[in-house]
Amino acid sequence: MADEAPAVGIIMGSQSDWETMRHAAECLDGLGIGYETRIVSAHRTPDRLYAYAKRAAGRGVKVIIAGAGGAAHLPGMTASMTRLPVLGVPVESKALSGMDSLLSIVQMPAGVPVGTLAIGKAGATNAGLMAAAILATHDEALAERLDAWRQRQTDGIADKPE
Ligand code: RP5
Repeated sequence: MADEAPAVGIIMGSQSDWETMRHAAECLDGLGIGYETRIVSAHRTPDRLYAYAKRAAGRGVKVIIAGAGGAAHLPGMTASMTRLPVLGVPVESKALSGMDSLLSIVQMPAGVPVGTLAIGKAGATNAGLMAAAILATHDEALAERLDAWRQRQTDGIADKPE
């Protein structure tokens, strides 16, 4: 296939979202999961959104992580055009600290799900981990890497504060 895709598509509404969404990418890097990154705006590049969402499954993408801020329609619109699991990351906005992003993403109508994560860096990181968990259900080697990642996290927590 000429346009074969990696397992995860990380899409975001603006270049300004990358500062948040790079944490999802770094998480996937650490777990050895392939991904692609695209700026796809629901409002500024609607045709790009349509093309990406419609073609993702056929290209081999397995999970989409979509981050956006403000009137954050990207995750929901993407989910409306693909059967792939879509993980939504509310990017922290200047005006409303990401509450607008969160509510825009989380309040989907029944029938079109978006798995919504926390606002900002924690949400982006957890979207990467959630994508890994989904992929690990059918990839034993990845499941072992994810278990090891969790164990390292546990081992890194001190018993007492210093
Ligand atoms: C949204 O508007 C983007 O997802 C971004 O979070 C927000 C602001 O975009 P810029 O004005 O920084 O490009 O579409």
